[in-house]
Amino acid sequence: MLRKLFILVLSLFVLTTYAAEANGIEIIPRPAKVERGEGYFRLTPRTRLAVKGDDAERAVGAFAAKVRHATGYALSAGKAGSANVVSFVLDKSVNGDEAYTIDISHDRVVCRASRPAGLFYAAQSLLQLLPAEVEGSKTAAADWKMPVCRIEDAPRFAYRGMMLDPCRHFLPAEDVKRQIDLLSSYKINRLHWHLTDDQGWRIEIKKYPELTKVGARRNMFDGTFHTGFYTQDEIRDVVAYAAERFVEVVPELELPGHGMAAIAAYPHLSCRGEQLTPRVLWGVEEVVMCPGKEDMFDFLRDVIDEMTPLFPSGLFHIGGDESPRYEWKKCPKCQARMHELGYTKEAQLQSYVIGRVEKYLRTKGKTIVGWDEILEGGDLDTTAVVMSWRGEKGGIEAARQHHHVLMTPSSHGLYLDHNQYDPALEQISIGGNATIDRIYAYDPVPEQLREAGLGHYVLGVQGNNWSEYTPTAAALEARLYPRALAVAEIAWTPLERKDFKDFVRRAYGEGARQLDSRGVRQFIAQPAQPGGSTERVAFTDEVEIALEVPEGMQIVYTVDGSRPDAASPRYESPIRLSSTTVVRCRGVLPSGLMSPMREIWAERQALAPACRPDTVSPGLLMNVYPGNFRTAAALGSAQAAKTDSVIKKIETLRSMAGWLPAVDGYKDYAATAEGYISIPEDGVYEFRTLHAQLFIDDRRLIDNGDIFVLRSSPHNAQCALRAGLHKIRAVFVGGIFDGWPTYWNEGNVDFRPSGGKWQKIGADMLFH
Ligand code: TNX
Repeated sequence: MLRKLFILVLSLFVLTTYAAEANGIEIIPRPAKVERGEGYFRLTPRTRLAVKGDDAERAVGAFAAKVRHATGYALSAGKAGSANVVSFVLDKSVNGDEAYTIDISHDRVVCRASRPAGLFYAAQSLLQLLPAEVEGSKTAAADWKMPVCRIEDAPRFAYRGMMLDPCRHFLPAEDVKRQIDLLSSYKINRLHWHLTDDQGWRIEIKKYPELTKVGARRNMFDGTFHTGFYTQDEIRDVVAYAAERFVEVVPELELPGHGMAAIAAYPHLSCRGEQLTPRVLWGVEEVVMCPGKEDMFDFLRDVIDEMTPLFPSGLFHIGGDESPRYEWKKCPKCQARMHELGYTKEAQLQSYVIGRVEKYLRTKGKTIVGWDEILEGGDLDTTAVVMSWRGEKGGIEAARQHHHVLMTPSSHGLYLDHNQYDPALEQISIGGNATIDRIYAYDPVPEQLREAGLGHYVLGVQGNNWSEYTPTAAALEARLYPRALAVAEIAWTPLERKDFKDFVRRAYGEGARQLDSRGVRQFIAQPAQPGGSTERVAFTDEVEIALEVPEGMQIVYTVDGSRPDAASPRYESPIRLSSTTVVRCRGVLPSGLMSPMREIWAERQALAPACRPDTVSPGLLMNVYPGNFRTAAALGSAQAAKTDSVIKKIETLRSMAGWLPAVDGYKDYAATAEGYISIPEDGVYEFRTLHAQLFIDDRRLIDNGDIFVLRSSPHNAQCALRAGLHKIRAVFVGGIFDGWPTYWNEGNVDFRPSGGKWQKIGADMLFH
């Protein structure tokens, strides 16, 4: 009886002092185990710091510097475990290389780990428990408290990665370091550094100076060249900087495909040895390295000889993806090699290259990592690590063959070059869907592997930041944050502790505030319209404008022309309008941070009357203007070379010239199409296009002139039209815009009746 009473009292005590995890603990990634006590530990000018154990200093030095700077307190040395001391103790009894514990009571803080990495992670968690001002650049007068709690934490995966691609757009070493610093705060511990590709070679190789002289220089076709590379000294500096933050840098040398920049510098590396330039377009290049030539292998060996001493990591990424085999089919040297080896398929040459490089890297103590194509052709050494990017298939197959696997499937949101929310309302992306909830929902251990007892082959997970559409460090940051936090959490947090609602609370609360303190330009979604955003809304009597934002956010708006702020009305239900109005709105995070303002122009219109030309014939009239105009405005009074040819479809505008991709000296042109569009019935119609301009009834409805790379447009627009013929005019401007040729656009104009489905303007609707 007494015993029972004792247990009851004890458990009541435990329940009240350690209430379930609650407010005040907003750590990202969510720790494995958290118990919240009551009250807080407060840092004061008398608080001391104790760091015990060899190498512990290195793990928490940056923490101490940040706290000293933000609080202005001296944090002089104290005795580990004593009152009013924040202690970091290396303690072999904590299990796991990266594990740590934190005990915060009213009068002291004790962090323990068996290794420096664990102390580093304890320090990151402490920083996130302090007010966000701790991350600021100024000394602040915040209430420097941390909630009383006990945390026991360890990662789910050993490999928690992020890939950066400085090839398509160069990212200076300083910016790489900034990202390493930020990512390491969320316990990301691998930087996969994609250093070579078709569009740029970014690492100095002393034996081959042309690699960076020729191979790091891409023609932008606007009179400039995109350049940049890292010297070996810079690489060493970045690798050391990363190591201080317990981030291991895994370099990637792409082969045998994605090697055009190297081939431009040393043409003999390809089958035909033709003198080419680094690739000026995105996409997959057909010219690849030639496995029929011994000197190609000599080249790879020399490059590896210079690269391996720079990167202490045991992993070395050799690419292996997207290597077309057309050239190998036609190449006598490749065919001779196949004959000599008894191969019947070119795919075997792919594994031959991977195999030779793998063996050489093994002599340097390196294990290879490759994109999942390295499984093709068979014969892959079982030590090779497979990075599954084309969905999960490659990873599943690899684990079945007993390869270690890194999951980074583009199909499940791990491609951070994909869209974050509404493509019309964010920086241009490559397409695809990588919303934060989608990333968060991803479990890196596929069910098939778990069921087959092969889950342990999955070493971890990685987010990939391909940079075709990420031209600057600022653009990269807006792609990475907050989504990198979701990647960090699926990589670190035990599956059973994942909880999206709670993640959003943390990421959009303290998480957002901390990023903001560090000057991070994080993406905050602007309100979108369900079913696709429309910039110019038209209506005849009344209209309702519905808005939405991602889960966990709110909307503020105004209809009086003022700029929305925290005090503006919150959006609750569709905004009803009966006169011409500009709706201005912003997305709001619980932290109070807001998205940039968005404007929706809602115009009350009378149905525009139809035209009544005497006679019409099918098709539109096209004029073609040779030249590199870059904008519709520049077309001005240019002379058309080809006038009034009849085209059936608007798409024809962008497929006129004998235009050759990927070669200097091609010919650009612009073109216009005009005539009439036949509107089926009275109503409000919306139009969308990636052409430079669209006019309806001589009114400029869409002008994409403010968008440099025309891959998506925020300018969808409506107008009210009577049934019958209306004038239409579309302006196409051809050119390569930072790797994207507008000739690759579908070239159509789509329309939909208000609230209806998008359709192409068909040939049966066009006349002149
Ligand atoms: C495919 S992922 C690629 C990259 C591109 C990326 C764009 C992979 C191994 N290859 O070369 O940059 O798509 O999303």
